[in-house]
Amino acid sequence: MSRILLVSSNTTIDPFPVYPLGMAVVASALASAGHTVDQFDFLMEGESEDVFRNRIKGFEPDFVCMSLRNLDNCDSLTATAYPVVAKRLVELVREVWAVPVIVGGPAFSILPEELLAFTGADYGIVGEGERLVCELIQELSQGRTSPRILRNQGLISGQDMISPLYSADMVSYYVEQSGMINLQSKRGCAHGCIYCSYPSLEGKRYRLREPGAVVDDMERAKQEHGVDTFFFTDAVFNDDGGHYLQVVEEILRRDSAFRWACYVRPEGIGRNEVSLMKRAGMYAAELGTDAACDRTLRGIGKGFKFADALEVNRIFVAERVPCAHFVMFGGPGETLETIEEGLANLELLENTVVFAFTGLRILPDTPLHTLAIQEGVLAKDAPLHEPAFYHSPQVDRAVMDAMISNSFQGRRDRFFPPETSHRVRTVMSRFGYKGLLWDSIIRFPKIPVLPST
Ligand code: B12
Ligand code: SF4
Repeated sequence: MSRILLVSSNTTIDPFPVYPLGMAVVASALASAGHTVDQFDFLMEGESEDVFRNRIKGFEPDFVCMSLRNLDNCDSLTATAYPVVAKRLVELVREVWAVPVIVGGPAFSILPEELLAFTGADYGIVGEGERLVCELIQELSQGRTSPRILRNQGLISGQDMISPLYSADMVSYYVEQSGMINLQSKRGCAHGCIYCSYPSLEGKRYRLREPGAVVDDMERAKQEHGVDTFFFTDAVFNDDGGHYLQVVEEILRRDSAFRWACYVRPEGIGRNEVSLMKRAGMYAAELGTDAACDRTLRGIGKGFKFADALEVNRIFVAERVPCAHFVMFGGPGETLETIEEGLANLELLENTVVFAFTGLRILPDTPLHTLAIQEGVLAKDAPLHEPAFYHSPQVDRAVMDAMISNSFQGRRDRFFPPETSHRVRTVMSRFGYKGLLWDSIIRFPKIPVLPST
């Protein structure tokens, strides 16, 4: 059996520091296979290179497994590239310890060849890592060779998804920094929004964890680490098949007092569902509204209409659960006319927060990538590890930015450009607020607004 040092290279603190769940799941798989594991979080260790060197020397690993979460911040106005941190960490391993470095994680899985070359790691695993990392380490430990990049042949079933191995120190750090840790109740997304990498990262079909196993994880985290606040990292929490309601009912059945937030697709969810979720502890939801009018929603393949988002917003307000909408301007089909229509639509969204972005991050193997090449927005062989964005050729970017800024001016519940939300967060953090933070901005009307249906 081997000694394995797992490393989280994610140092992003915007919108808040996020518990490295992928690393915790991979650590759990390796520990279950009998290996001795240690988890190192570069962010939590103050990004100290010395601490990292000493940890490697102290632990004497046979393998280093490094997680790469983010490529960039997806903001076309302040784009920052993150894999440079992982590259530096690989260099530091090389300086002090001669062992294979294996990389994985969402950022790596989106651009495996580029990031393996860029970071200088030895091996990389595309997609979910639990099974392949154990197989790779077994092969290498027995002196056998392996391809440098490994891909899953099939995805693991919901029942085989294991619980994360939360580290006590890291839970304390993330609860202190952001008031929550995270958990997954299923993988996959059955929708096909043209810019989105989630279906290729997690699969196009939902793979559902047993609701009891999900709530067991929450209870264990509470008992072992005293944490009661979670973010469900599922691409879409409210799946059409209603698995999410089983999870919610299981939480209610156990009468456990948890607080949790999740991503909601603003369609197919009614007041009864939101009410049930609230009773089970949902304290906020992030809505993947994504575009602001029907033409641009169609342009990115959302499959719902703005009226659906409006209705779901009314339901959340009626239930007095804070929700926030994230919308992108400048996507396929955007014109000055659709921007005007979209901004007018956003004004209809009351008692909520809206975060606007301009430009859509182009990720490989997405229909948006193909479209961008067809429309001449991106060169065919343009590298994608540096932030690349789709901007509708029918819109002048400066005009679009000015229109959004003017429309949001003077409102504390509308954020554009995205860095304004960062500034507000920084100030709020100084005053001791932590967590999603946008949820504390929302004020509900005294008399609840009833949804129209
Ligand atoms: C939930 C989520 C969020 C939530 C997180 C809330 C929370 N408290 O956890 C919020 C909304 C806060 C968020 C914010 C951001 N996010 Co986000 N987020 C996600 C999402 C949907 C799930 C991530 C997750 O936890 N998955 C569950 C874990 C178990 O899976 P995993 O990490 O992928 O790990 C598996 C594999 O990758 C692999 N693996 C992981 N590590 C390792 C290591 C090794 C060695 C190996 C072998 C394998 C391996 O095995 C694991 C188990 O199978 C993903 C999209 C997706 N579907 O993956 C985007 C995603 C990770 N986010 C992304 C981005 C960009 C961001 C932001 C920068 C956006 C922004 N500007 O605000 C911020 C950064 C936040 C931060 N501090 O890092 C991108 C990253 C890639 C990219 N394009 O750069 C993704 C992929 C979405 C996308 N656009 O494509 N995010
Ligand atoms: S944007 Fe949301 S709903 Fe659309 S494919 Fe991605 S995860 Fe699924």
